[in-house]
Amino acid sequence: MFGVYVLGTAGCGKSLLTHSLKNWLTSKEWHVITANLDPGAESLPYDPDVDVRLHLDLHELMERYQLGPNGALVLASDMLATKAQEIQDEIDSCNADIVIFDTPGQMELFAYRPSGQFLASNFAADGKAVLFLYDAWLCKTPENFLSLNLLASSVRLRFNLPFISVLNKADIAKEEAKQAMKWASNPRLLEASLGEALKGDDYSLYSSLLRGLVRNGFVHRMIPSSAATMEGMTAIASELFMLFKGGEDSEA
Ligand SMILES: Nc1nc2c(ncn2[C@@H]2O[C@H](COP(=O)(O)OP(=O)(O)OP(=O)(O)O)[C@@H](O)[C@H]2O)c(=O)[nH]1
Ligand SMILES: [Mg+2]
Repeated sequence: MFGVYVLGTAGCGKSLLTHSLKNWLTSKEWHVITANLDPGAESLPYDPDVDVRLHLDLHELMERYQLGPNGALVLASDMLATKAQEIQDEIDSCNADIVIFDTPGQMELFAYRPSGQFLASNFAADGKAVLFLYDAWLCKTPENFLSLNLLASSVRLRFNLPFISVLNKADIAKEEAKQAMKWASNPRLLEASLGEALKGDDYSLYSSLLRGLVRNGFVHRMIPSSAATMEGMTAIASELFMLFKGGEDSEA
């Protein structure tokens, strides 16, 4: 069994992509299940096979510990680690080929609190990968694009798993997606765009951050996708299978 963790900023399309990727893989005869790791998810575009909301009830935590919604969400996220074995058992009992983990809207709850990493590193699977979603809407300026790249790089460092960058919402942010694809494949162009947009100290900081990322292989190509139209699902799946077959780290 293989595990795929879908991460990205709030609203970037994690849940819809979880749904679309599952449908695509299922149509190719793979046995795929979905696991919702967002205790605060109000509604999901798919019916999760494993659902953390059944283990952690936000309203009950709010009442029991006299917390507001954010405090309860943080507590629930931290308690996720205590449910790791139950989640593993539920997933194992499905006998699936692939499990896709949809992660919380507030990315920091999973990426930057210890329980997310604990869950990902302790989950027993034949292979694991992170799908990091860039929201194409947020790639309007070179500074925004670089900021997202920094975020992706920090997630990649924290999880230390094979990592695939996906540029989602390419269907509704066509121009932004086209530009971001160019920046991702040509860091010199990105530096030139930063030079046009910024001056003085701002430019120095952004360009030295960019150079550091490039030098260490943290600016890399992305797969354009649309969780709404299914664009890019073939490319994402083939990248995942390459990783899982080869067992090697990807710079995709
Ligand atoms: N057109 C288009 N809409 C998308 C795409 N991906 C997601 N959406 C829409 O964007 C909104 C947010 O999508 P979600 O899948 O809920 O995003 P999310 O990252 O799971 O959101 P949170 O869990 O709240 O952070 C929904 O209205 C989706 O229908 C896409 O590729 N194209
Ligand atoms: Mg979601």
